[in-house]
Amino acid sequence: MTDGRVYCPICQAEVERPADLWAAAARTAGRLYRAIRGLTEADLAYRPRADAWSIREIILHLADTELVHGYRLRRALAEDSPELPTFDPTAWAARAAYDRREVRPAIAGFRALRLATLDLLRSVEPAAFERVGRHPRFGPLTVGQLFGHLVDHDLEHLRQLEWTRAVVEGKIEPASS
Ligand code: NI
Repeated sequence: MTDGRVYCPICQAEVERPADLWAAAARTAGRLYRAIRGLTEADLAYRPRADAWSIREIILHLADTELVHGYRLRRALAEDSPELPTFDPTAWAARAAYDRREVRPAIAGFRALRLATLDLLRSVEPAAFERVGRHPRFGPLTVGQLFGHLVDHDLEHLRQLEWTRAVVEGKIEPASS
């Protein structure tokens, strides 16, 4: 198996996707714990630019998005062509206390939900990956596409976390993204 570029209908872009989605999806929680190791509260709260999220905000976004992704997958798996829920990540970040909540419970919640979702996906028949939900903006999406996007979304924000941590540690300038 090799990694490859695929079109993600939710990212609406070509993305570099690991060949082993299961392994990638299972690694994310550990990578989040490593991303905050040794950081102070001030480091977690630091925004590299006025328009950029802090490490705390990125982790809260991933934790809350896992609820949405898990719910969409369950809707598409269990119901016939359901309408998939949408959400506004910017509004959630602004109004759901992303600048104040604790990162460790957020990662613990992400980890538990992710484990349960992966167990669900491993337990259904392979044909279930072709089941479809309808997203109001992105149109019909299969369970397989929703699973692929789960990993694309992790990797996008893990890169953002790495970049933000490098700025916090003074290794790069905030203008260099
Ligand atoms: Ni996101």
